[in-house]
Amino acid sequence: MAHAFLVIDVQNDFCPGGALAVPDGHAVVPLINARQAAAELVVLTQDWHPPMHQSFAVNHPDAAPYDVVTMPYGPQVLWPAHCVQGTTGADFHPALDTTRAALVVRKGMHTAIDSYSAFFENDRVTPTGLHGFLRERGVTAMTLTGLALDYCVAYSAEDAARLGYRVHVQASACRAIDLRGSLAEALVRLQACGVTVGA
Ligand code: VGL
Ligand code: ZN
Repeated sequence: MAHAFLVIDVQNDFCPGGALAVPDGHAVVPLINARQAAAELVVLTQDWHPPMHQSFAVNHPDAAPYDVVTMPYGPQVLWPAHCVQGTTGADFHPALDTTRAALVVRKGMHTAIDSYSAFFENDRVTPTGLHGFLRERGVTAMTLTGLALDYCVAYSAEDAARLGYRVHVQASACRAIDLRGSLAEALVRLQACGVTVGA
């Protein structure tokens, strides 16, 4: 019965100065580093998009960043281009301790589909493989931290709860984008699926 510590998308583009900066995003780094020392199993995720990714506004003629379009799998926010594979923006924040990570999950690699969750792409059926890894390692519970609380952290936590894990979100080690009320909505959804949110 193992416990996993998941660190979601603590990458340069989600920190101040980055392409899709989350306010105060860098502030999570020292808390996450401190918490890793006591963690049983550390997993890091990395948003890792090809340049032509369809979640980028620049790849949709006539669209602007933060517009919402309809994709075959449902509504999709169009983002400024971010976390492009192999760029500095996609690197982990330089102060993030990555030495204890057993696994780095890269997601959002399919051009036609975004992936907020560490478990499934945004169609909610295409898996990343993380569930198989955690199951094989005997994980039954997890704590999530990182960026952004209302997108990738929340989607990951919801999927984990649906998959049957006991899930806690350490909100002090998360920061949110908060686009048009997205943070309040995410917190309601988390509560509805039994995820605990707190220190
Ligand atoms: C994220 C928007 C687009 C996140 C990733 O990490 O929360 N948000 N891609
Ligand atoms: Zn992304």
